[in-house]
Order: sequence, then structure tokens, then C-alpha cells
Amino acid sequence: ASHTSDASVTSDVETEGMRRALTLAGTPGVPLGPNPRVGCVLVDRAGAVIAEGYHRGAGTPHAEVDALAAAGDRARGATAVVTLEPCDHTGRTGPCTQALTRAGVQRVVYAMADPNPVASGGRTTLQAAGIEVSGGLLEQQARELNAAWLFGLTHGRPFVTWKLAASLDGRSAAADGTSRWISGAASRRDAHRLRGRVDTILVGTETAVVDDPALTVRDDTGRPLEHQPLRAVMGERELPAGLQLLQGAKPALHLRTRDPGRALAELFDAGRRHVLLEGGPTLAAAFLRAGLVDEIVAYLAPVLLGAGRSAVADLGIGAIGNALRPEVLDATVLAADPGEQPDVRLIMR
Ligand code: AOF
Ligand code: ZN
Repeated sequence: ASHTSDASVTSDVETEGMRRALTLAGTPGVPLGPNPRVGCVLVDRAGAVIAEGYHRGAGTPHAEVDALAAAGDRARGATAVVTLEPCDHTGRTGPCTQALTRAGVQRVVYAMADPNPVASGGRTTLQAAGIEVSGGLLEQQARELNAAWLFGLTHGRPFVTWKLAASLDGRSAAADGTSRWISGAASRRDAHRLRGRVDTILVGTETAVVDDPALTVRDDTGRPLEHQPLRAVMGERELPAGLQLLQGAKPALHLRTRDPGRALAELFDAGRRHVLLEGGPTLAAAFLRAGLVDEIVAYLAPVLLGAGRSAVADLGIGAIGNALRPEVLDATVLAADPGEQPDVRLIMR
């Protein structure tokens, strides 16, 4: 767009900056812990990007401080574009309002107000320090990015996404237990991107023992992510020490309960805000029966198995009138890789 006034030129730059800040905030695998996803871009008066920053998880510097550290003296007179209203409290780190003021930042643009009562108040404090403040830029995107964190503030438990990959007839494995592969490579890459957006991957003891999955997250090129979500196994059954889930620097957490509510409470206390249910049918059924599935991501493949393991165990639904009918938010045909057929992805709430 061509603009004549300085104000509108600045506003284009700020919108671009906010897009970038949202991307930074959404870096796959972060944050690990109870904090929101936050990104920050510092731009100078000519509209050039001075520095970028993002938050990497509880106890690490906030996005604003991360960006200010990268900018050094060049932050003087700059505009800070942040996805969340800067905090005004001393928690695990100091208040960002102070850091921004001390660095000589002149203007702050944020996407969403801070809903966390202990940290809010940044807008007023910055204004009192003579800094120009503007809120609400790309607010909806910022809220979407932090949907699980926002959910946790109001519900006091993690947001739960159930992921399933199934054949046309709802099977997640053939009669002999083999399941590689029902869904195509495109679905599997998409599922890894989904794993990169949660902080916990949860399976039942049955799946842990029978499938022996690693549940690590890889990017589109197949490389493991630097920030891996927590892996957790739920159920009373003992786990053999040789399982893949129990290897590595951070072995899986074993929740010795069969009660979904109790497992979620334990995970919430451990700072978890978004749990991905990855299997198997008993675990999925337990969460569905308890009303503790908030979102379903289903990959449906053009494959027929007839017999085999059902994607979900008995839900106690006897009649069609009692069927669960989640609302479809999105239905996408995932473009197939060469030599493969397309799958359909349904996102439901
Ligand atoms: C973050 N990262 O980049 C910003 C946050 O856990 P604390 O003490 O570090 O404080 C977390 C609160 O700080 C968080 O709930 C939010 O209200 C505010 N801003 N938090 O983790 C950030 N800017
Ligand atoms: Zn802060």
C-alpha cells in the first residue's frame, strides 16, 4: 500500500511486525510450562526491525526482555510490538514495563490485554511513564495462539485435544495389530505440527506397552524439535523399563491413575496447559465419557479394514439419539504425496 502520512506508514510496519511477533511466539514446542506464548519485535522510527525476541518457557526471560537484550542501546526511541500487553509484576522475572521504560522505548503496540490478574496493569504504567501505548492489533490471532493458556486461566485444567488417525471404518489398527500406515505421509507431518503446538502428549499404558511409541516431535524435514513436549503415560499397569518412552534425557511421566480428571489435575499442577491424547481406544473413551475432550483432530484415510482395533472403545451409547456430534470447525483434504491417496482432516469441538 502507498501512504502519504507517517502515521499510516508506521501502522503498516507495526502490522508486519505483529505478524512476525506472532510467528516468533508460535515457535513449535514452546513454551514448556504454564506461561503464555509471547513474541516481540522492536522497530525503529524508519520502520526497520532492530531486534526480535520470544518467550521460551516459565522462568526464562519474557519476550520483551529477550528482544531488548538483542537490541542493546539501539532500543532507545524504538517501538516495541508485542503479542501480549507487557507485564507489570515481579514474578519469576522482573516487570517488562520497567525494562521497556529503562531502555528508552517510545511506543508500545500490543495485540491482547493481559488477562492474568497478577501481571496486568502494564498499559497504565507505561502511559504514566510517558510511553505511547496502543492495544488490539491482530488481537484475534494472539488469542487463538494462546487459546490453551486462556482456557487454563478460566477452567483450571489443561485444554485437551484428542488426535486420531483412522480408516474409513474407524479402525486404528488391523486385526493383527499392525498400523503402519493407515494415514498418509502428509497426515503424519501434519500430526507432528500438531504435537509441536501442545506441551504434553498423553497415551495409555496399553498403547505404551503394545505400540512402544517414541512420541518425539519432528519437523517437516524429519529432524527432532529442539523443544519437545512432555510425554506422559496414564494407567495403573507397570511399565517395562525397556520402553522407548522411558529412554532419553526426559523419560515419560507415569500417571498412576485411570481417572481422566485426576490425571489432568496432576498435569495442570505440573504446569501443563495443552494435552494431546494420542491413544489408544480405552484412553480416548475414558476422556470422552468424562466430557474432558475439548477438541478432536481426526485424520481419516481411504482405507478399509473391517476387523481391527477401533479408534475408540465403547462410549456407552446405545441409540443413535445419544450419539456424540461434535461441531466441525474445519474439514480439509490433505494433499497426498506422490504415489499416495489423500486423507481428510476434520477439526471438531
Ligand atoms: C511470559 N512471557 O513474554 C510475557 C509474559 O511466570 P512469570 O512470573 O514469568 O510471569 C508470567 C506472566 O507474565 C504471564 O502470565 C503473563 O501475564 C505475563 N507476561 N509472560 O511468560 C512473556 N510477556
Ligand atoms: Zn513481562
